[in-house]
Amino acid sequence: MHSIAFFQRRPPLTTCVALVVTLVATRPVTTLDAQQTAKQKRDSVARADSIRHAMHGMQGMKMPAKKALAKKAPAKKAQATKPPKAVAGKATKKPVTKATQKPVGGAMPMMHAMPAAKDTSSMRAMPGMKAAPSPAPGGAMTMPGMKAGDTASMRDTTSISTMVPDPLGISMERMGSGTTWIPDAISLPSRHYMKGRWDLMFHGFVFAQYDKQNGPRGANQLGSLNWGMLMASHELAGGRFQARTMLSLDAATVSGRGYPLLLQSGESYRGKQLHDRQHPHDFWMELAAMYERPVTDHIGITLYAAPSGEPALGPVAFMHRPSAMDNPIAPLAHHWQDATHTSFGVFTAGVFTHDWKAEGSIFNGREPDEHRWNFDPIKLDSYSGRLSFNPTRTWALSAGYGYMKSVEALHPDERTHRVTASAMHGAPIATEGQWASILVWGANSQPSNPGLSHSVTLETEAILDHLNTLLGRAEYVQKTAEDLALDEPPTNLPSTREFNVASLSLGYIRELARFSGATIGVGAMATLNVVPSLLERPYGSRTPIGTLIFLRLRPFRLHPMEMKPMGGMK
Ligand SMILES: [Cu+2]
Repeated sequence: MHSIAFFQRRPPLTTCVALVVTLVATRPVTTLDAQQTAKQKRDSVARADSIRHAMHGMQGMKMPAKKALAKKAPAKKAQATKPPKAVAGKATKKPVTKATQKPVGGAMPMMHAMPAAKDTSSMRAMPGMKAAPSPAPGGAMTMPGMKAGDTASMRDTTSISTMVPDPLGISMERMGSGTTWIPDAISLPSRHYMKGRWDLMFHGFVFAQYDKQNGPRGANQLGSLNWGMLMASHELAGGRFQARTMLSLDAATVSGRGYPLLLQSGESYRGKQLHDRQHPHDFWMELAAMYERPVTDHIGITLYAAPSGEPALGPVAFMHRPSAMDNPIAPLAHHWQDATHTSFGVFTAGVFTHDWKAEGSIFNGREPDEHRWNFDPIKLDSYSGRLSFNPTRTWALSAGYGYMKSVEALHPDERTHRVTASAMHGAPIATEGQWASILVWGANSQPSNPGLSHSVTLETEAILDHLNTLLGRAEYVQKTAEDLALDEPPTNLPSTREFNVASLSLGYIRELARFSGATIGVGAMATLNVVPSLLERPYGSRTPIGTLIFLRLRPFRLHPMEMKPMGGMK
C-alpha cells in the first residue's frame, strides 16, 4: 500500500530510478524521498494513533470502530451520557445510575460506563462538545477550545474498550486508599492505559523538599517523599478484579528516621520512639487484590486481601485524600486516624449498595517495624469495621471502629481501640480545578491511658486552575508525654501526662511546566504549631514554626491533542 502511494506521487523518472534501486537492492526503497515517505507514514500512523488516543480522552465518545453500533441509538446515547444540567454542575445521581447500569445504545454490553461526575467535568471543559459519537476520527481535531481538567483522571475515559465492569455503577474513580470511597465529583490524578483486557492505572507523587522545623526539637532536611501506585483491573465472573501495588522509596530519600515534623509521633527508629519526626513509609505500602461484584441489582459484595494493605479503618489515607494529595506532610493525627493504611496482613469483606458500604477486616494491627524494605511477619489478630456512605456526588462519609492487638513495637502488650469518623466534600471548580475538604475525628484508647485520646483534622485543597493550588490543614491532637518522648531527660514529665497540641498549615503550589502527562510545580508551606506552656521550654516557644519548600511532580489529565502514542497502548 505504501509503495503504491509512493509511486503514484512520484514523477516517472524518479519512479523508474526508485524501481531499479528497489529491485537491485532487494529491500525497501532507500532514497531520501523514500525515507521521507516512510517517515511520513510513521508520522501518519503516529497521528492516527494520537487521534485514537485523543478519542479515548473524550468521555462519552465512541471509538470509530464502534461507530456503526453506536449509531443505532445515537439520540438515546446522547441523552444518557449528557445530563443537560451537567454544565451547571447540578447533575443528579439518578440518570447516572441508569446510564451506568444499562448498556447504552446497545454498543457495549457490560461496558465500563462513564461516571457522571467525570462526564460533567469534561462537558464543562469542552464547550459545544456533544456526547454523541464523533462523526469521524478527525472529529477529535475539531475542538480547539477543548481543555482537560487538571485533576480528572483518564481512568474513566478508557475503560470503554476493556469491558471492565463497574459494579452497581460505582466507578473506580470513587476509590480512595484501600477500600475507602471519595466523592464522585472529584478525582485523584492518574494515567491510564489498556493492555488487552486489562485496565492499567498509574498514579504517584514525587516531592523534593527542603524541610525546616524550628526550635530545639526541630531539624532541617533536604529529602524526597514519594510513592507510585499501579492498579490493574480485569473483568472476572461478572465483577471487577483488581491487583494493586503501591511503592515508596521514602526510607532511602528521607532516611529510616523520616523527616522532621514538630509534634509528630509514632513508630520507632533504632529501637527508640520517633518524635518530632514523621516516619518514612515502607517500600511495600500496598500489595493487594480486590474483587467487587454485584449479587443483585442493588447489592454487591467486595473482598480485599493484602500481604500489605489497608484494613477497613479510618478515613482515606492522607496521601490519597484529594484534600491532601498535594500536601507532602503527614497529619499530626496520623496515628489517631489513618496510620493503619500500611498493615502487614489484611483481609476485608464487605457488602455495598450504590451509596452504602459496610465492611469488616481482620488484620495486623502492628505499626510497620523500622525495617522499611521488607514484609513484616503477617498476622491477622486485630479487627475493624467501617460504614461508608456517599449520599450525593459531592460527599463521602465514613465511621468505624478498630481493635489493634499490639500497635507499637516498643509496647507489644498494649492493646488499642480506635474510633474514627470522617466527612469529605469535593466539587469541581471552574473548568480545570476541584476543591476537596475533609473533617476527621479519630480517638485512641489504650490501657496505659484510659479514656479516649482525641484528634480532629480539618484539611482542604483547592486546585483553582491548571496553575494554582491552595492547601490548608488545621489540627488538634491530645498527645502524651510518652508519645512525644517528653518522659525522658531532660524534661522527665510523667509519661501519661496529656497535652493538647494544635497546628495550622497553609501552603501554595504554582505549576511550572507540564510534560509527558505530568505536571511539576513549586510549593511552599508554613505551619504554626501551638503548645501548652509546659512545653514552651522543650519547644523553645509556645508557637514553634515549621516551613517547607518543595517541588512536586504528579500526573495530570492530558489534553487529548497532547497525547502521544505509547508502547503497550492499544
Ligand atoms: Cu502513613
